[in-house]
Amino acid sequence: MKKVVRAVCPHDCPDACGVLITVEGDRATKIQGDPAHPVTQGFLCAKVTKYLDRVYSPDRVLYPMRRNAPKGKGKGDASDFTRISWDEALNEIAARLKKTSDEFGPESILPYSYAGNMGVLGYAGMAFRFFHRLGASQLNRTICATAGAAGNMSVTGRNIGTEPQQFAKSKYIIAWGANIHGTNIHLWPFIEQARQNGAKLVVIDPYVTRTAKAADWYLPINPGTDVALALSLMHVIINESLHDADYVNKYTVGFEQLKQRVQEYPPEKVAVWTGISADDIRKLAREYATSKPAAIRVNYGVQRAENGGSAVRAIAMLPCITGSWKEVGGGLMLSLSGAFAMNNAALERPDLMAKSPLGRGARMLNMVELGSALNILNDPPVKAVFVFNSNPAVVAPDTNAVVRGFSRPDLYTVVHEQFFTDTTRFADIVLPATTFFEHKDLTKAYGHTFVQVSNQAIAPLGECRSNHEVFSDLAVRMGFTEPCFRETVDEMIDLALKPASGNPKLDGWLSGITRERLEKEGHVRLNFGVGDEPFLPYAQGGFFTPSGKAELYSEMLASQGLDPLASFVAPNESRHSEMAKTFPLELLSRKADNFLNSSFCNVDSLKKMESPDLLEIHTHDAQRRGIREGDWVRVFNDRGEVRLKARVNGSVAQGVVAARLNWAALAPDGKCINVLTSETLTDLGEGPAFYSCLVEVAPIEAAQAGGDD
Ligand SMILES: Nc1nc2c(c(=O)[nH]1)N[C@H]1C(S)=C(S)[C@@H](COP(=O)(O)OP(=O)(O)OC[C@H]3O[C@@H](n4cnc5c(=O)[nH]c(N)nc54)[C@H](O)[C@@H]3O)O[C@H]1N2
Ligand SMILES: Nc1nc2c(c(=O)[nH]1)N[C@H]1C(S)=C(S)[C@@H](COP(=O)(O)OP(=O)(O)OC[C@H]3O[C@@H](n4cnc5c(=O)[nH]c(N)nc54)[C@H](O)[C@@H]3O)O[C@H]1N2
Ligand SMILES: [Mo]
Repeated sequence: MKKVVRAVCPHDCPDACGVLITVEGDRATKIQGDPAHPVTQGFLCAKVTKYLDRVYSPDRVLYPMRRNAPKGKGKGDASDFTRISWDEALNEIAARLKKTSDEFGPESILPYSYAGNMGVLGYAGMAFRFFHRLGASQLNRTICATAGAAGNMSVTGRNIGTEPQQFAKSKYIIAWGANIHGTNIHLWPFIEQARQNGAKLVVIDPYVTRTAKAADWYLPINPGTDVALALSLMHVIINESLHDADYVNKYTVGFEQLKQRVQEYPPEKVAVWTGISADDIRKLAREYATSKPAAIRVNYGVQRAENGGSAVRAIAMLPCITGSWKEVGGGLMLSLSGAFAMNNAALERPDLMAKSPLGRGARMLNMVELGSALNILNDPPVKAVFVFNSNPAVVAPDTNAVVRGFSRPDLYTVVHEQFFTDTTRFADIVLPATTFFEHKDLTKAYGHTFVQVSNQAIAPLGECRSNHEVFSDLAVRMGFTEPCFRETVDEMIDLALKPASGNPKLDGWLSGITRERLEKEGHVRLNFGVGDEPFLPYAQGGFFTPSGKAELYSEMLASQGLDPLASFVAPNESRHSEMAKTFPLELLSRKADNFLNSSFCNVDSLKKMESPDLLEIHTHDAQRRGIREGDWVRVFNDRGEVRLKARVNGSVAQGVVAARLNWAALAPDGKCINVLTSETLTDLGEGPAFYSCLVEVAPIEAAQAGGDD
């Protein structure tokens, strides 16, 4: 029998695509985009088009497994493990967690998870309840977006903004650190529509992305200098009176202080830092302020620098001074996740911590600092790690430290995964995880405003279990008797949709959206009270800040001893810093267009579309080092070294080199690019500074290339 099941891609991407899965008998035979979805419009990215290859990959983890190879030393596949039953696995894990908690306190246990699964239940739900009840260390989930969120929210109060559909109405679009073609492809058709109506697309990025190649105007910028550029644009806009004085008066605070501050950022001075000429800065400022409507798509690239919080803060001020929030096709989009005010407290139950042996809130560890947490932390030391929804042996910075930590013989590691990854190499127990074909969930999005239900299409492969089931099962083994651990998926979806933020506006956006309705309609746009009309969140102020206005001057930041405006502080790892004398090149260890962080790296059909072992370098920098096209090179700093293949005249300007995230196990030298990055935290939001990273590059003999362990 043939049926078509409606589901939602739960991977960590703004687009949260509606998909249709064809199932024949018990097997999924086809995946396609849901043509009825108003934003994702029936097409899929290259990765998810190939999703059947991923679901039915022979490399899936299908059964609970116990390691038999030496930690970190095996082949990295199923042969390092012995199959065990779920009962054995769960009993062992429960016994070990209890023992560890008794001996060292529950804070010696660390959950490590991120957004491998962005489903509302898959991301948090039962797992968070479990670790709260256990009293385990809390994980500060900063690895992606917290710097930008802090910057954006310091101005506007919340991560909401321009809906993707409205970009079609723009006349001027700035893609600022936003690789739309690579990482947010479903925004592109709206931009194309705008361009057909005469809009101009400007791209600001140190890397010549596919989006940059397609742009009307591409501005390469030196990494980590966006805050200076944004302040300089405001210098021009304000001094030439191109701002919207009426909007500024009514809906912002701190304009006078900002006006004074931006005097320190004349285009001539900022040109030296950014590498963008003073004339171009003036032209961009004038065009942006006078083309109506003008929209900014700022993405997370700008906030992966040491000063990334301030960069997003300064950029977020732009539509507030030009008043472009008033217009359909104006405003700014960083993330729209703040529009979904689901009932997180009911889902995650932080109150359960009071019932843990600690009887209080547990300590918080920053996921960016995993290496330090595993190697240095005491009081108590981390003695057990439970990894799910993440592949920290690739994605966390300073991988050498992370791997050293995971290699500790006294550390007990459980990994719940779909595949044998770089992280499962260190697992004592591996548990098999379902893919979104095999479980049900509720989804929100960070690049559109539709709530969706993702239905289960096929039975779990092998003995795979969802995150929800695993933590529910484990709670029973731990003797947690609270009824919340036995709630079903549907019960939890219902809970999530009962908003309780206390803010009538936010709660109202969810009103009328129920599971039954989602099951019937598939996707429902948040209830902004404007029907199908565009939603203009700040057309008449209504910012979510303490003052209710856009805060160009932030009392909150001032009270934390931080700059209440925004100022440019060059990253410690950048071309002008002391460290650049030894390691002069700025490395962008970017995401691959055909992988998703470290997911999909192992799918053969996608591997063929990528070049994960490239080091892109400017001709001039290559020549100075005697590097030719195709040479294997050493890329190194005082944290680590990787070997990559040079692409001379790559997509970067002088002084910048670029490489891609990939599994260490798939790299010729067995190293991933994050051996070079540091645990340094950003100025706001305690995020990672992946893109503030200095390296040197040197040629190696062909005979040596490809890695000798
Ligand atoms: N295909 C694909 N899609 C993805 C992902 C993926 O790995 N692959 N990852 C997903 C995830 S987790 C996220 S968070 C989103 C993020 O999506 P993006 O924000 O697009 O993420 P990045 O690729 O980190 O950064 C975007 C761009 O910023 C540029 N950039 C780097 N440093 C600077 C700088 O200092 N200034 C400026 N102006 N630009 C800079 C980079 O070269 C890059 O082209 O995408 C999601 N979608
Ligand atoms: N150098 C550098 N490093 C980076 C970045 C960068 O741009 N450059 N980007 C950073 C960013 S933005 C992010 S968001 C992080 C991403 O870091 P992670 O969230 O760790 O992302 P992935 O590498 O995609 O790993 C997710 C893992 O979860 C597994 N998984 C998927 N679904 C499920 C499920 O339902 N249950 C369980 N148990 N497992 C599941 C997948 O198989 C996959 O191995 O990486 C960061 N690291
Ligand atoms: Mo991310």
